[in-house]
Amino acid sequence: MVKLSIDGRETSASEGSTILDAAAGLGIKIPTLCALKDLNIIGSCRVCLVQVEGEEAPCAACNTPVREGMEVRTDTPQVVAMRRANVEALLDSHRSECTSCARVDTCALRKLAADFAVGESTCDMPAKGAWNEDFPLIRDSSKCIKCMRCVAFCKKVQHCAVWEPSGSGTGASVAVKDGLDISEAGCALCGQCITHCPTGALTARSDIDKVLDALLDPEVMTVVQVAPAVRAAWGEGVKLSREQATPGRMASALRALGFDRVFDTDFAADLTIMEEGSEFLEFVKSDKPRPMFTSCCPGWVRFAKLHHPEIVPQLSSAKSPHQMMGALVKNTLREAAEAGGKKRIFCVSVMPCVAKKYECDVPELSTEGGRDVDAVLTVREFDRMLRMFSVDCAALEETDFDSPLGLSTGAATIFGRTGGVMEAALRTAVSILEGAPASFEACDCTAATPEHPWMEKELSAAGLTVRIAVASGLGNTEKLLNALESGEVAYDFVEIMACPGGCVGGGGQPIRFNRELAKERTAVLDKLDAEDSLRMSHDNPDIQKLYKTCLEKPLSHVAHEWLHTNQEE
Ligand code: HC1
Ligand code: SF4
Repeated sequence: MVKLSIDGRETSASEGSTILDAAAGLGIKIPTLCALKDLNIIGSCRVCLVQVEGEEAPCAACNTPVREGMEVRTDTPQVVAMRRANVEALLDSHRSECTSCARVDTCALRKLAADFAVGESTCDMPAKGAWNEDFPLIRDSSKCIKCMRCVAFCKKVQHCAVWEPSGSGTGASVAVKDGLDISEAGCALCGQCITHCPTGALTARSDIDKVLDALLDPEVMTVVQVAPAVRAAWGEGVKLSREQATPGRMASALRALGFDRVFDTDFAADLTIMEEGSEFLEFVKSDKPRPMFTSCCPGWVRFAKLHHPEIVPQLSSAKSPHQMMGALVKNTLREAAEAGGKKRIFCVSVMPCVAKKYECDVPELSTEGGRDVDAVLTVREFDRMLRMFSVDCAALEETDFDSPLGLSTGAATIFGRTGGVMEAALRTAVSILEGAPASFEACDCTAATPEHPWMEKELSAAGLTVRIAVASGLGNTEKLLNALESGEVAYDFVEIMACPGGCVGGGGQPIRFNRELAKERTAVLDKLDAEDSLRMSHDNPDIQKLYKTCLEKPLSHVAHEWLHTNQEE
């Protein structure tokens, strides 16, 4: 351990740790902007300046290692004045259009400018750069403060390396690699660079206008569905506590926006288990190459298609739950819509995800004759609409989702966190194979350790042994794929989620700068699952009814037509 003093207080910190770490240990807050622990400690923003006794120039606390006997001051007027000058310089290089910026409430630069009482810039604002505005990921270079967080996160955590530093000195910036258009650059659309950007330089394309147009059109029946992980996070953007932000209040909030029908993607997650589980039981008896991969995460599917096309034939043919729900809505509600005088159905998905905006546009993922889903809103857009409509969320009574596409089980709820799809599939597969309810503990898939990039387990039922693995985050996924390719490991069924922690940590979730919320949100989903009276997808009575009245059985002809796709197209 290294002994040092900060602001006159003695402390000790581990060898190799930084002044920022040591100060945090004492509860001393130093402002930061570019620092991202273990990923981006380049000290470029100079907002965390501190003065070390005996040294002429101040240094960045985030990338200066502690030294024995060091005396550090974080609180002198000189230090604060230098930080303030640096915030001012950052603001000068930033196009401050706060009133129309999607990040107005969560911009870390705006907060620093307010804290340091930095007024409006007197410099000319940088001009907006050209961008492909149809792509779901939008970059506004004039708001980029060159912190390099996007470069680091995309490369080191998500293994996509879409961004690269460009230029030098005052012309330093960030650009899409090799001067490519973003649509050609291997971006999986996980949205993680958006949630780790301190300003509005990176955002998701807004589809609010499309949804408002549909809500205003008297000839349109508007249907909305909401993903499993949304219930764990939607309250964050409308200032509800975790206790207040219940699924029932969320259903009422969606009704308050004027949607004609409010359904739950969880219902379709139960349906996915029936379809994908049946596909897997056929797969294990076949001699097809191992493993079969889940296909419900579009960030992962896009990553596989762009970076590992050789494994695409091993993706499950099941569409993702929200696309399944869209197909059900479009195919089963037509008569009800016409009876109500509506000419069209417009299906909206509220998702914690940016890649879903791309997924719903892929023609081969839609049922013949039309789109399954017409628009995807991120949770941030959903919360924005609630504020736009002045919905007093805390005062809303709780209501149920509409029937019959609204009832779901705890197995569907945990789809929203890493390991949840696998766990839900195992609960049903083991129960069906053994003819008795599976043990929840035996199916638990949450045992990933920080030392191992993925979790694995072997499970036996009715004489069948299955080796499974679960990974989240595309860097971890890359490691797992490499181990599979080299023969170091072998599995039968693998769940992948593109975002660290799964959809709870999705790129479309509310942003709290420098706070990773995936764990907290996971606890919300696990609690909802534990408290649910139905915890296995095949026990969902409305799913059973759907098969009796409409789909016949899993993998039937009609199920194939509506709920499956050819991933290789
Ligand atoms: Fe997900 Fe899924 S769980 S992909 O993570 O399979 O986005 O929540 O909606 O479709 O159900 C996201 C979440 C979501 C789908 C489901
Ligand atoms: Fe990289 Fe994901 Fe951002 Fe695409 S969305 S640039 S893959 S971090």
